[in-house]
Amino acid sequence: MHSYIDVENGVVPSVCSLDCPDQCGLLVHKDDGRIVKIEGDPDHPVTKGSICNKVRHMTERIYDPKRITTPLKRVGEKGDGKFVPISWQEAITTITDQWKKLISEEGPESILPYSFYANMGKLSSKGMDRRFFNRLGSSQLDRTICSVAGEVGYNYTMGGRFGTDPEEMTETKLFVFWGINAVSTNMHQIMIAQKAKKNCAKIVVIDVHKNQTGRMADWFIPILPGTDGALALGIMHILYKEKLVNQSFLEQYTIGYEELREHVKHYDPQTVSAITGVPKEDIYELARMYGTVSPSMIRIGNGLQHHDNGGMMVRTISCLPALTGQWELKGGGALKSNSDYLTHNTAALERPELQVVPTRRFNMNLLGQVLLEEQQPIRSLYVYNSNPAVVAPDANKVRDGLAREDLFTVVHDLFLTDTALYADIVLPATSAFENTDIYTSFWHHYIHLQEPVIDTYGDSKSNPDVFRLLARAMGFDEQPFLDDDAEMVNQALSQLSNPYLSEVSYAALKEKRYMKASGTGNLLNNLKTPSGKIELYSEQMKSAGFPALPTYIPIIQDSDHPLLYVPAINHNFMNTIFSNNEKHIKLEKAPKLFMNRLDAESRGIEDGAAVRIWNERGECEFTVSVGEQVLPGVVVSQGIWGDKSGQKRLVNALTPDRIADMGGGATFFSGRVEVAGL
Ligand SMILES: Nc1nc2c(c(=O)[nH]1)N[C@H]1C(S)=C(S)[C@@H](COP(=O)(O)OP(=O)(O)OC[C@H]3O[C@@H](n4cnc5c(=O)[nH]c(N)nc54)[C@H](O)[C@@H]3O)O[C@H]1N2
Ligand SMILES: Nc1nc2c(c(=O)[nH]1)N[C@H]1C(S)=C(S)[C@@H](COP(=O)(O)OP(=O)(O)OC[C@H]3O[C@@H](n4cnc5c(=O)[nH]c(N)nc54)[C@H](O)[C@@H]3O)O[C@H]1N2
Ligand code: SF4
Ligand SMILES: [Mo]
Repeated sequence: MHSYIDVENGVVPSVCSLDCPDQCGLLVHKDDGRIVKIEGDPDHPVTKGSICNKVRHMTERIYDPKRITTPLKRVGEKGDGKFVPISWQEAITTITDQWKKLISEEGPESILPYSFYANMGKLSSKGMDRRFFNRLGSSQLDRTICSVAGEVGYNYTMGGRFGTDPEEMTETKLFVFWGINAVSTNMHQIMIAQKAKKNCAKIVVIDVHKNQTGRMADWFIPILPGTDGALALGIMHILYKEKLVNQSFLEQYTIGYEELREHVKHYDPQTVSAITGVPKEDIYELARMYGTVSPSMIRIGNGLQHHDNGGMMVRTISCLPALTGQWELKGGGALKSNSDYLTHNTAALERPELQVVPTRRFNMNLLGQVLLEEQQPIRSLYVYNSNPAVVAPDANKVRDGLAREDLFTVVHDLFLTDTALYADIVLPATSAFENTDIYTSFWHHYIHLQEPVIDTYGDSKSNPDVFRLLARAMGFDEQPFLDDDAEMVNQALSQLSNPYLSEVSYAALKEKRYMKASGTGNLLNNLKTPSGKIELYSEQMKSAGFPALPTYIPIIQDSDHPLLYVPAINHNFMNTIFSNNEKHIKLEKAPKLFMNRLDAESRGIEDGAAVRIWNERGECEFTVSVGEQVLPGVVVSQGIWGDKSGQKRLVNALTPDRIADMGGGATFFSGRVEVAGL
């Protein structure tokens, strides 16, 4: 049987494993068995051969001399970074001995897994790991850090993670990028929009920061953080008033359009302007543009849902396409996520029945609080696919928790991350290029197969392989722990309840590398809402304690600090991935804090000055960029920086660990701060 690993010199296919909507098809160039270059696969139907700068420099990460090659045992204080190499056998025995002791003394719920989707592969992120922790009976983690609030909100309106197919957006005439920095985070969406511009399409960007995406827009609309729900309601007000709604669409495919018409009377442009900071004339112009240009497509970003009211904001915005009947048009509608077109057989992969009794669950956004809880404490944390010391909110609390002497922490990663510095045992992870896995995009409609293209690096192991070792050492001898990767891929793709993947199988993927979900064009007749219609009025929301109609609810004012702080992600890192690679750091340079001229002048701060930014949770230091890129009262930085460098850049030291309105989501962007010159 052929193996791409055996190709010493040549080009082999692959797919990007990162937590990015584009999920690019890749071509990996090998020389003497090593990867020497990574480029886009020109045959890929959506990504068409272009990839981002980050992954073009991926080779430097794969072969970075800082990559860990053996298991490590901590010999210094937690956080100091003093480790010695040990064998896999010693590592696995140390972990499982400790867990067996904890289970007998304090019960399995004293152990908590912590992971996210740094490697988006199904086997790497929700396969053998889930089987293992289900069987162990450990506490369970709710994986809420990214997109859950908006998903719940969107689903109230639309019944599932279904949106416009990017391949149809060549027809789109109006793109509204709403709370998404797509130039950095969804580059092929920008490429599609730019192509559509040749057919006279317009690009509107609504954001709190005139960043790289705002700068390429035909029209950039700055808005105050957390107020977008009000803007959407103001647009609805004008659409109804000026009879720009599509009455026949509303009658056929929605419920609640009459109640909504009455309800939005409260959101007149004057009121909405005072809430959002968007001038009244601009609200009129935007509503009229949205009401008359078709097909239009709203690309709903993550920026919205990292607020106290993130679920409701997305719920509200997702009502707009129905008002103008966009869902009937090719290239019309909205796209928050297309994940549900590509759902695999999750039960076959995760095996929930291995969990004999239900266990307690913890919201990952409360990690600091969870680790500091003294009643029935967490006594062991197992981290993989994530770097919580940097990415989790209220980072100083998280670090106080990680520093606990009586917490036994294991970190499985490719690098000695800030989190790994607190570990008792560190395990070396393979890169995705060393594994077998399947990948589904949450933006386009394709599923991809990844087969290993290089040998494992040093003594590193994949996530599933580590859980197989842990299972064996724990004495778990059931079949699910003996399944190999190929069997798991087959299970993930068998007995599917998802009709869109009916043609997909492991064998077919092996032949084709990637396949498109089929039969996806009939959304309006397959809506999974309780009524089977687009729910402008939602009885389900009412039962959950929310207003049944989309409603503006302000974010929480958590202190008297005068500035709202939005610590977004940056162009050259992928969350914290690449933040430890020299090439990418050089490209990104130093983080800046963007501040409005009025706020800077009132504080005596000049452009380029070093500033301190603080609140009751922590502090950071940045160089300030003064101008008109943000509205008065708002400051923005880019990049989830850590502080391993000794510089005060840990942005999450400032972020609140409040929980958003829906789904237990994070509220990274709803915190307040003060800034002063250093
Ligand atoms: N280069 C790069 N690409 C990435 C990532 C990365 O770190 N780097 N991370 C990946 C991940 S995990 C995710 S989830 C996505 C996230 O990518 P996006 O969906 O782009 O989300 P964010 O970058 O969180 O925020 C997007 C924008 O929302 C704005 N914003 C914040 N609050 C508000 C608000 O209240 N209203 C409005 N209108 N705008 C607001 C921010 O200024 C920012 O420009 O990107 C993925 N892709
Ligand atoms: N301030 C602020 N904070 C944020 C955000 C923000 O916008 N602003 N965004 C939030 C969002 S949307 C997200 S999704 C999270 C992301 O948070 P995380 O998912 O934790 O972030 P990453 O930095 O992508 O990945 C963490 C680690 O996983 C490791 N890794 C990669 N592949 C593998 C593998 O196959 N196996 C193992 N064991 N490890 C692997 C990487 O080396 C990396 O160190 O951050 C959140 N935090
Ligand atoms: S990070 Fe995104 S844009 Fe870059 S190669 Fe991967 S999928 Fe493509
Ligand atoms: Mo994310």
